[in-house]
Amino acid sequence: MSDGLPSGDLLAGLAGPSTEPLASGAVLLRGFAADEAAALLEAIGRIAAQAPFRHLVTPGGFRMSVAMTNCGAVGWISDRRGYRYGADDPETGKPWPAMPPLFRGLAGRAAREAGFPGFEPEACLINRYEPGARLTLHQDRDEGNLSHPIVSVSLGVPATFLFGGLDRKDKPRRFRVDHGDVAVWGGPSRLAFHGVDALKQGHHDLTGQLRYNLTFRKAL
Ligand code: MD6
Ligand code: FE
Repeated sequence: MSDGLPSGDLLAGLAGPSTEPLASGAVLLRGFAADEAAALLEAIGRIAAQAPFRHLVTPGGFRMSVAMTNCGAVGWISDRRGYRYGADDPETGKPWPAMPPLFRGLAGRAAREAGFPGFEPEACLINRYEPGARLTLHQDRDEGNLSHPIVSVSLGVPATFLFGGLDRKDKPRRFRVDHGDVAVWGGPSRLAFHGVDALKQGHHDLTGQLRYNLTFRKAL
């Protein structure tokens, strides 16, 4: 630290976690995963050794700029046939790696903190962003049960999260999401359009120029 000022991470650590409303049913839990973040990243490394990150193709034939893998009983996949959840990794033909208890516990605690007790996700989609990677506005609607929330954990380089309304044309609001932040949304926001701006060049000591995101879903 050349300027002698505490880093953003340290300030967040001093302030402790805080809750920021995004919309009805959606909150950002600032720093909620900060203490576990290094262990989460180590677990991501073990998962990716079994189920490597890959760039999926959309049903329309576009290669996604975000690289993805999964853990849990089922994983989210996209190909020319559509979007869906499946028990096996199509790349390896093997089941997705099990969801680590650390992941399950964090997701349940974050959901409870946001007002959604009893969240027991079967699926964790793991997204990896390199500089320039982005996620266009979309809804998460491939899950069998929309009465449960989604829990989303940001790790590494900060990104701009876009949060719109229930109509694709609603202008999205922009939120910075930092290492250790957890977004939870459900209820009236469950089908809100959302996305991630192209990742800017940056550096995080634990991830280099990359951002990772975990999204936990009750898929079945
Ligand atoms: C990301 N997140 O932050 C992408 N979806 O990398 C999502 O698409 C997302 O963060 C549903 C709920 C929370 C999310
Ligand atoms: Fe999403």
